[in-house]
Amino acid sequence: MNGTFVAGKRKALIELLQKFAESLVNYFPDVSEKVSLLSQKVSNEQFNLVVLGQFKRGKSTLINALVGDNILPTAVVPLTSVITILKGSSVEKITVYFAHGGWSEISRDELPEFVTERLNPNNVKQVERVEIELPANFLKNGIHLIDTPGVGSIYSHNTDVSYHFLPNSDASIFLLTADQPLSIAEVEFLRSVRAYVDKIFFVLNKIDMLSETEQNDAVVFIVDSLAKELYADTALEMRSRIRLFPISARAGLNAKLSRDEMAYKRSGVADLEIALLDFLADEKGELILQNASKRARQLASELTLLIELQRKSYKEPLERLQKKIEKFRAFAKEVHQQEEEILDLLSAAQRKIIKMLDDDMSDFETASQPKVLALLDAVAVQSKSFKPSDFAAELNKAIVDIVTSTVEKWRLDEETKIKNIFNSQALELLKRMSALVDDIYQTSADLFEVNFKRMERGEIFSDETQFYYMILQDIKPSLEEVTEAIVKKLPKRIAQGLIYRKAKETLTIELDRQCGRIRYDFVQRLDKSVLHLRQLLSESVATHLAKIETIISEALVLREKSSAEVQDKIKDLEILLSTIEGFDKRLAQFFP
Ligand SMILES: Nc1nc2c(ncn2[C@@H]2O[C@H](COP(=O)(O)OP(=O)(O)OP(=O)(O)O)[C@@H](O)[C@H]2O)c(=O)[nH]1
Ligand SMILES: [Mg+2]
Repeated sequence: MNGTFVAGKRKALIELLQKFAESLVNYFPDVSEKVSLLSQKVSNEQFNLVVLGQFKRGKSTLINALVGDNILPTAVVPLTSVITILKGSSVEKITVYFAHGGWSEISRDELPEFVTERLNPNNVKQVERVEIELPANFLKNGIHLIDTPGVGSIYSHNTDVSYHFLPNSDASIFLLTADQPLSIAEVEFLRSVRAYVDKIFFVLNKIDMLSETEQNDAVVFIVDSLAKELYADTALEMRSRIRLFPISARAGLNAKLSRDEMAYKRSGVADLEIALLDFLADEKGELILQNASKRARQLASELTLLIELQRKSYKEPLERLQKKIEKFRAFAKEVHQQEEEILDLLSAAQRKIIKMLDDDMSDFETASQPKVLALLDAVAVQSKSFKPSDFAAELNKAIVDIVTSTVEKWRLDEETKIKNIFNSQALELLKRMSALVDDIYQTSADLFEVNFKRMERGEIFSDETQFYYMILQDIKPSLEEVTEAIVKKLPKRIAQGLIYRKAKETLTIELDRQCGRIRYDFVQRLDKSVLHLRQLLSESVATHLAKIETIISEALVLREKSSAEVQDKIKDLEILLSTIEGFDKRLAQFFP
């Protein structure tokens, strides 16, 4: 499938949906609003394309090249320190979101003050993320291009931020550079990336630093190593399947800025850009359009039923109509009961996930105890010759490292587990609730003896079932208060013994504390996700039942008032019915 074709289709669908919404606005403002949201959804649907790699591989430069704008700060020292999300829009706007929940709009010149290690060291400004809205071609069609801090530098908090963001990636660009062969740290990071992201575009940057032969050697070496390291079992087969894009991001950026198309091609960034756009068009484009048109057709069929119901309510002998309404109300009660059952299932799922988390966490803590103590012991042995204050500092540092690395891997795994369970449960419940809504329409159609065209529902949009994302704060253990007192009064060996014992204690406490934090974080996110889903679930049934009630009682009121108006109304409804039918036919042409 090619990108331009999908883009054209997308534009046509957006327009059609907007017209459909306009035609309904006077009679059914709520449905009109839904159709209009659908059209917005198609134009906004996001796809997170995350740019990853070790520090200084040229991530920010590549993003600048793709959007053709030197907007992100780049430097020769480790720089990017917060997640920066670039989105398409017609006007430029930059917003900083803080960890405590506030936000503020800033200008382009102020950007470095928030996103760089130099001006915002250790993220003292507590920035959660920065969002840049930019009128750039590459960002059209809902692509979010995301810059991440480089991993593996001495600023370990930067590494954490990038690791934490992995679960939000739909696809990623992974940067390696020609001047440095694949490192162990890179392979390790890639393994984590692969656990989250199905599609990785491998890029070899800075090829301008090598001769052509050197470039070729580098490509062969890296593809070979990637195949071996990442796909041990199928390395041979993978070697021919891995595509590595050799580029010069810097040359690409310069070419884009000076609108030199040939130079842009030569930089290799053009080929990468085409591959990215094709992939995005294939993966997401069609599916989004298909879902939106299915949903719009479903709204059309629900609306048609409502109109038919109203028409019937104008014409049906009153006594028969009253009987039908009574039956409908009895049915509505049953529906509410079924709705309650579905909501109970949600609470049960929530309890089950928390129980699983607690069990997993306690298993993890028990299993890690001896391992972390052994690691600390090794550091203590190595640092035996240090004077007590250095010995304490060394152990202190080791505690942070040990706890962070031990906990982080487990946290990522557990997060995937929880996310998968939550998302699949959410999907299941949403499907059941949709089926219940379909039942409401079908049963009403049967009761009142009107036609109803039951439509296939579109897939549920991913953001309806998303497990929430939040940033976890760093850990800061401390041995310091004890050391001061001990160091001053005791001989070295005894002091070291005491420090070591205290360190073991601190290590256990920190492990437990960090687990507690993670539990708190997971539980909070789960609560938020459940709350959101509960709202989504309970809204649907109630609103649909209410709509049917309203439409019938409106007709009844008018019947008592004036028969001339009833005749006019029936004519209006018939016109509206044919309008809706017309839109439905055009929507059907999108995905016959
Ligand atoms: N020679 C050469 N240098 C490049 C190229 N791309 C980027 N650089 C330079 O590499 C350095 C790092 O680039 P950045 O874009 O800041 O790298 P980064 O990966 O975003 O770095 P962090 O944010 O610290 O992770 C800068 O000095 C860039 O000018 C390239 O294609 N060729
Ligand atoms: Mg950067």
